[in-house]
Amino acid sequence: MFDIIADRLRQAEKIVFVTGAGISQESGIPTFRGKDGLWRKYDAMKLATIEAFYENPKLVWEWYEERRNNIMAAKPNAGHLAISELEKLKSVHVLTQNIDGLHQRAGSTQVYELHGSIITIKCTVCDFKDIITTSFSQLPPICKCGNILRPDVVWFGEPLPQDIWQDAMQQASSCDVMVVVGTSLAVSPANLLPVYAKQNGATLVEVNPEETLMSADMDLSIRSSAAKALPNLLAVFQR
Ligand code: BJW
Ligand code: ZN
Repeated sequence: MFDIIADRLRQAEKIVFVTGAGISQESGIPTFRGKDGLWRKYDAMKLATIEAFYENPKLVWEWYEERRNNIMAAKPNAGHLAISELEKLKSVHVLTQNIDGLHQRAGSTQVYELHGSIITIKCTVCDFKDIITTSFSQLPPICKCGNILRPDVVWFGEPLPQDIWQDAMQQASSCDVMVVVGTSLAVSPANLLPVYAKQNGATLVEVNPEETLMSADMDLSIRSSAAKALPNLLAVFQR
């Protein structure tokens, strides 16, 4: 299996990775829907919508502060690092649903953050936006304009950042191989990216210990964790 995929990667002019929470699981960041997923403990609709935020901004911010602290202390794992190593050898773009910034910290330079970033905050009213890596002394944090600040992430019912989404669709539609890592593909529109790749004739590869909603559409699957599978794949690719 690794040999066949490595061959496809060698032949590819353009490789796209689509990543989700599973790739950061081995960095100690919980997934959403999997075993020990965040939403087994919390009600997503109470936390990941603008309505929930306005109803109880302190509660939602407390959840994000806990996650921000965990993410800030986390390190990229062997899966993130293998992708950034491959970028030194091939054209590699990363379309990620993750908000943790671990691909960039691993050294990937072509990263498209479809669902925003947890270290960026923005005002709910004015144009203020900033990168904040420290803790907030007061929750919810307040903008200079007097209104509440929020994490710069995409909640349910909100559109993805349009420029990033346009670029992501373009990358997906023009790649030769798409490697889908650690995502349940349960959330739209990100789960359309493999569809666009397939329409262009790309080889679809899935790296996930579990089957997903689109496993049947994949050309090749590695049923293993990202931090195990991706360095192995890189090693076979480099042989
Ligand atoms: C491993 C592993 C290891 C484990 N190695 N693998 C009905 C009502 C309301 C809305 C909708 C509806 N039907 C459809 C919608 C649209 C909605 C949607 O898709 N909902 C579905 C849940 C049904 N989508 C939206 O609302 C999106 N916006 C939109 O559609 O806008 C339209 C619009 C247009 C114009 C104007 C206005 C609107 C926005 C979606 C935003 C998603 N946001 C979140 C939260 C981000 C912030 C935060 O983190 O707090 O993004 S939700 C959450 O899910 C997060 C993730 O990025 C996203 C995807 O999850 P992911 O990454 O796939 O994680 P999991 O946990 O699901 O899967 C992990 C996988 O890893 C598993 O398969 C494991 O097996 C695997 N794994 N360990 C490798 N070591
Ligand atoms: Zn403001």
